[in-house]
Amino acid sequence: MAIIRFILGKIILFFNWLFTPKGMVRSPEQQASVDALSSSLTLYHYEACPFCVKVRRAMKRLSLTIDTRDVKREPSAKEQLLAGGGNLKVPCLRIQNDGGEVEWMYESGDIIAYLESRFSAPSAS
Ligand SMILES: N[C@@H](CCC(=O)N[C@@H](CS)C(=O)NCC(=O)O)C(=O)O
Repeated sequence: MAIIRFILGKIILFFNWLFTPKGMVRSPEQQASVDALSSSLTLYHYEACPFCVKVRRAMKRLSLTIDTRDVKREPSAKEQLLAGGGNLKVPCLRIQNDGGEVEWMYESGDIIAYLESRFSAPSAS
């Protein structure tokens, strides 16, 4: 079973690489503002999880530079996810709001909808 998962993971990563989406283009000022806003986000993920690939592709399409933590490879990331989010499930987006409160968002569809609603316009807020 583990070997099948490993091979499927490699296939997913290969097709993801082959069909890498193009990132949206912003003016340097707009991109700097989006980079500043997205610095408060962290994606907890597995490299070859299809749901995580879907989220990373959305990040690429939206030209977002979001810090990522691989929960399989970094024991500290696994601890942070469990302590903060409460579930060992990926993808999970850690969102630090302006006031400093932290939200842990699970579900790839919800994460993509959140990123699109915040960043799909050229100048984000
Ligand atoms: N409906 C979820 C599915 C996420 C999911 O099933 N993730 C798997 C990895 S592909 C997971 O975290 N499983 C728990 C584990 O591996 O411990 C989504 O769309 O994000």
